[in-house]
Amino acid sequence: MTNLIDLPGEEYMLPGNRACAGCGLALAYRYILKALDGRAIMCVPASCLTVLGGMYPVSSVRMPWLNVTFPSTAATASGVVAGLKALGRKDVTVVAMAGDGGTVDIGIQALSGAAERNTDLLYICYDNEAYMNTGVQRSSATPKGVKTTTTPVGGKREHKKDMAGIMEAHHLAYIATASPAFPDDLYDKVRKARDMRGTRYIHVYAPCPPGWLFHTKDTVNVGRISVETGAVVLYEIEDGAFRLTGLSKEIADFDELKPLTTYLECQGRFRDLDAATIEELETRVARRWDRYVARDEEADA
Ligand SMILES: Cc1ncc(C[n+]2csc(CCOP(=O)(O)OP(=O)(O)O)c2C)c(N)n1
Ligand code: SF4
Ligand SMILES: [Mg+2]
Repeated sequence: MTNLIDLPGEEYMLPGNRACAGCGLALAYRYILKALDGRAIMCVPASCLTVLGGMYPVSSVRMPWLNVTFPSTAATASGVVAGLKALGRKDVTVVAMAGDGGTVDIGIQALSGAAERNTDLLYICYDNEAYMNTGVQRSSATPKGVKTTTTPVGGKREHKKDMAGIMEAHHLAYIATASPAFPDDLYDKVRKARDMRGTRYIHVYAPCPPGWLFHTKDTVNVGRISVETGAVVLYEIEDGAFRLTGLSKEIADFDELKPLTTYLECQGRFRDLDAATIEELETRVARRWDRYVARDEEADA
């Protein structure tokens, strides 16, 4: 695994951008761009990432960048792939990057189509678990029980959609989950995906202080606790072979998960959960963890 001090010093995110203080997406994006060596074309729909990028004629990112319509991210990226192929260019990675709303809800059909055709692109979903840019509306990636502006009473009623699992059903060459709280793990995964061909998918969990209701200084801490408690599990699936990575692998081999309540209590968005919902979430996380550990052990055997 790449050591943090060995990450490239080159910066593609310039000082000063429009993301909130403590933005998990901004942290993740900095490492993603380092892993791409700046040699990529970004296709980005409306989201906090658009805001972070800035408004023409100024930009806070040194990258070729297309702002695209919401449902078309993977379709537009597919067009860029075809254009580069026609030009004989093989030295640039085409990256489609969108939020959870732009991926799990609105962009899923174009993404599924590109994945079925195995189009040569890297799709990164950064998941802050709601439509944050427009004021914290629930998406199908918002966990059950979370209070948002569209689920103000009793929280969201439905469970979170498993987007990485849906992508696994497309039998891609590479699928991974990651968190900006673990930059080395994130960097290595983007690097690996960059060097593979066909459709690659990375799901990055991006803590969001104003949407999740925690202090701006706690972004990395919240990301870390999410993995320590199993709310987020770090893994990769390479040509169908599943393995846990980073802290998730360490916990599986040598430790055990911390209580999920540690995670639920460090953010205001879960504050009104009732006992039954907490128990339901705990059971769900524990069962999922057991399934992942069993898959990891199978791969080790
Ligand atoms: C067709 C269309 N519908 C709605 C909007 C308004 N809009 C802009 S950003 C956004 C939220 C996107 O949510 P997500 O993809 O999760 O990204 P985040 O804002 O959380 O970074 C919405 C609804 C839009 N720009 N275009
Ligand atoms: S609302 Fe959340 S995701 Fe959007 S810029 Fe602010 S911290 Fe980042
Ligand atoms: Mg979002």
